[in-house]
Amino acid sequence: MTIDIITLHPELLVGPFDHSILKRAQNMGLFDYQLIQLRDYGLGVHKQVDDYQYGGGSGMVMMCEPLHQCISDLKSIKNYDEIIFLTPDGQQLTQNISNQLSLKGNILLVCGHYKGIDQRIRDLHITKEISIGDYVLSGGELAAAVLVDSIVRLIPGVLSDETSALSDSFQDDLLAPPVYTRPVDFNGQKVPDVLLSGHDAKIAEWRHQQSLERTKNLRPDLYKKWDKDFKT
Ligand code: 6GU
Repeated sequence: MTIDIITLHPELLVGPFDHSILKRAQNMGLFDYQLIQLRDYGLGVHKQVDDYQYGGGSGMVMMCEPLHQCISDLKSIKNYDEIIFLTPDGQQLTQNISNQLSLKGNILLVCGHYKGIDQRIRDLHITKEISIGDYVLSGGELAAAVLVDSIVRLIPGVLSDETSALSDSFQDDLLAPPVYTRPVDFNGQKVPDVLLSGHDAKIAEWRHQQSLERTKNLRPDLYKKWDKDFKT
């Protein structure tokens, strides 16, 4: 899978992409990315990319021409399955969206700044608009990093133990159960006996019950949904 990202601040994305699982996915040849500096498509000697909004109001708007030229150049080289604009007024990101996007071949992300991008670019090029939550970030870059991380770890083969992505919180609309490692006794706090029992079925049942308890207490909204959709 490839993910290309149009941004005015590529430096914000280099760090997250060159470590940990994202780095591993690249080394394994399962993921590749490209950062495209929108400023290179700016207008005039000042490489202008934004302007005042029609109708008045504070904040600049990212102009049509640089974005259109940039996206068109990229489209002429590659077919994109999705062109996603990161924006606080987009559809809120869920595990389900990440699961679906992890099956795509090529994705293009557009990071906005200022008051956003000219609506005509959204109408012309954008196939999906995603927000990562109900709060405002200074730009789409950090949201793009979150989105890419959530997608790439799901690409088959990226995680060493493929089942571990399947047991993540949210993968079945429940929070993950608590986990323990050595020592068995930490200053009097003990690992639950069942985890030391070697009884796989009992352990699975305990984990499921813990997931239910945690979800019920911490995320009643998710629990209600689970109760309705999956009750077993
Ligand atoms: Cl995708 N962009 C910005 N600027 N702010 C956000 C966001 C995205 N998602 C939540 N807040």
